[in-house]
Amino acid sequence: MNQLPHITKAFTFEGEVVSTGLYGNGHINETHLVICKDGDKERHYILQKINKRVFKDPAGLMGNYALVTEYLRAQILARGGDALRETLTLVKTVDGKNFYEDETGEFWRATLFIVESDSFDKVERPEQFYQSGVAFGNFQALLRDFPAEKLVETIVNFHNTPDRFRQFKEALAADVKGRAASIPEEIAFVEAREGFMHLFEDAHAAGKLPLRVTHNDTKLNNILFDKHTGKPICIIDLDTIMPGYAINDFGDSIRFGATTALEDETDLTKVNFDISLFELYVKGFLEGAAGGLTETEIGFLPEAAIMMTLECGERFLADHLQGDTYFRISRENHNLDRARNQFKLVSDMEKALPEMHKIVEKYAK
Ligand code: ADP
Ligand code: GN1
Ligand code: MG
Repeated sequence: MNQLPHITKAFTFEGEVVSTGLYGNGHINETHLVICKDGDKERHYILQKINKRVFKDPAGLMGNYALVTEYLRAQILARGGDALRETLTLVKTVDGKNFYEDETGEFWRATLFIVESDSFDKVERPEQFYQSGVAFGNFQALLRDFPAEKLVETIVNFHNTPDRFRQFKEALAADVKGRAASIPEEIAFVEAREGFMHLFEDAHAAGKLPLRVTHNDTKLNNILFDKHTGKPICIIDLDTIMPGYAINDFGDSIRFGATTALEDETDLTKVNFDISLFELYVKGFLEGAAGGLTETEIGFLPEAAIMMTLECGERFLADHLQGDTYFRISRENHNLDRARNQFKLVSDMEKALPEMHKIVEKYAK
């Protein structure tokens, strides 16, 4: 059944909409699968309501989205690829725009659904993680010459870890739900690492860490894999493409993928950093980036894994303190569970740091 007729009629979908339904496991946007019948052909689309609390400038965001997808399309075509599968394709509205603003002020966009594809919340085969490293490394390489000044910053200070700490302290001071008293250990865990959080900002200020055009949300379920070959086809979730540090794209993938459990597993005995997956991703990412990283960037890869995992855990914890207004939850204390899970990984990585450096050195040669 088409539960969103007032929205779907605004887009140039081909055929008649026969059903719409919620889709995927993203924490931010509201994602729907739209199925249309066009004669005997079935056409699938993704329709998303952009989360306005998270993205304050949806029109600016959609400007980025259109620029980046057009840029990627040209690059993919130039190398003889299939642009309809290897990047997202926006479906225009009936009045020729890239997004639709409904009568309540909500923003919607639609893209072609990439058929015969899967996304994963957990690594299913080690080879898959290696391939995702190649794909994200290559994605950065593809965007190396993209004119960064054309992009709006869709979330200001998105991976500015010291600023995330400041926001965490604000949430803690406000303690609007009265939850702080019950989580002293988690709060102490974050506070003990405040010094470390400055590492990249300091290196950048000293001219040692360049800003590049980065994806900024490189978790495994933001890649679509071909159902038949198992190979990555398309990088999705382009909402946070903006200037950032290349190493954070690496780190965020490790955070989500180089673990033995899902991001919200509550049994922490099952949550372990998997250094063999780390190694596979290092190999893939460096191959995909094809020599595009500086020595300093490569040297920071292990710290980036810790930084992104710590920052994400801290963001989950801040959201728990704030009353779960940012990340979508589906149970009580969901964000607290996610934070504990991330902190367990941080502890594991801190212990494994010398070994992680050795691995990076091996592949950097
Ligand atoms: P969020 O920002 O909420 O994470 P995403 O853009 O990542 O939203 O979409 C959520 C999920 O929907 C993805 O993990 C993926 O499984 C699926 N998805 C999104 N876009 C497409 C597409 N064009 N084709 C197929 N699946 C898609
Ligand atoms: C969010 O949008 P999604 O679900 O792919 C978040 C990321 C977090 C991630 C944690 C815009 O990603 O920063 O790392 O959840 N995206 C935004 O799973 O905040
Ligand atoms: Mg996503």
